[in-house]
Amino acid sequence: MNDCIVIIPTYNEIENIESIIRSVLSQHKPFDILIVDDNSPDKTADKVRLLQTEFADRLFLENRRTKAGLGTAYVHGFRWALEKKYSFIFEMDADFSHNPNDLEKLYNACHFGNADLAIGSRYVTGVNVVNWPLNRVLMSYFASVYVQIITGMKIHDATAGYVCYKREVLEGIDLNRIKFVGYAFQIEMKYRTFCKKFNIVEVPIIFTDRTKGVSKMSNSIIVEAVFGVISLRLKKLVNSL
Ligand SMILES: Nc1nc2c(ncn2[C@@H]2O[C@H](COP(=O)(O)OP(=O)(O)OP(=O)(O)O)[C@@H](O)[C@H]2O)c(=O)[nH]1
Ligand SMILES: [Mg+2]
Repeated sequence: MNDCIVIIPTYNEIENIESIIRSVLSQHKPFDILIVDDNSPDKTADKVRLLQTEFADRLFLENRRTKAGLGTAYVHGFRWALEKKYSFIFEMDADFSHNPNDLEKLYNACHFGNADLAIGSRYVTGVNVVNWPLNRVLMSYFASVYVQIITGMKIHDATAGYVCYKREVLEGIDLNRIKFVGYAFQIEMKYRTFCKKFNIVEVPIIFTDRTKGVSKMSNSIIVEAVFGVISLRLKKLVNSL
């Protein structure tokens, strides 16, 4: 067993799933993969099962019955990874927005550097986003400014979903209390990590918009993030985070 597991939640990623799996598994540093699929109607999970015959000891699949959101998929994956004793636990999208070649950079920040949580960040060195419409870049950039103002966390990319946790971080956070499912989930995880005084390091990456498959972004995800940040801050103030 390797010490690193990359959790990839999927919902209708049939066009990306095989290439993202092959790309992660062909990295120089060995990474295992856990796919958490929500019974995708396009049969993403069947493709994963087929690939498991080729990569039996490195590719794992957790199948959930219905679409229940990114946040709960990750919490499911975190519990699975902690039980299996992985030391470094990654979050990554299936759509190639996160370049698998950057996995090792995140690993290095945690293993050789002093990071407990390494964030693949789009905004440490300017704006490293390729092919997103301007309104989406602005929304994402100012979301992080908003999070900094409300929470006091000095993180340039608070909604980033390409990260590596040391297992101690996920053991230190009460996963039963994670509330949010969309971008707010990413903010919540970082804030809980920050409140537990773990060391957070941002590693610059280039983020590229998906070229295949369909986005699962929705207005409700944005609304959840706007109010979610305020609610997290209030909970922290009254000591009930
Ligand atoms: N298991 C599971 N995976 C999900 C769910 N929603 C999104 N995902 C996966 O989470 C990752 C990120 O979702 P995306 O649709 O790429 O969201 P995004 O990056 O904000 O938006 P786009 O890049 O515009 O598509 C992808 O791998 C999706 O397949 C869900 O409800 N359940
Ligand atoms: Mg995406």
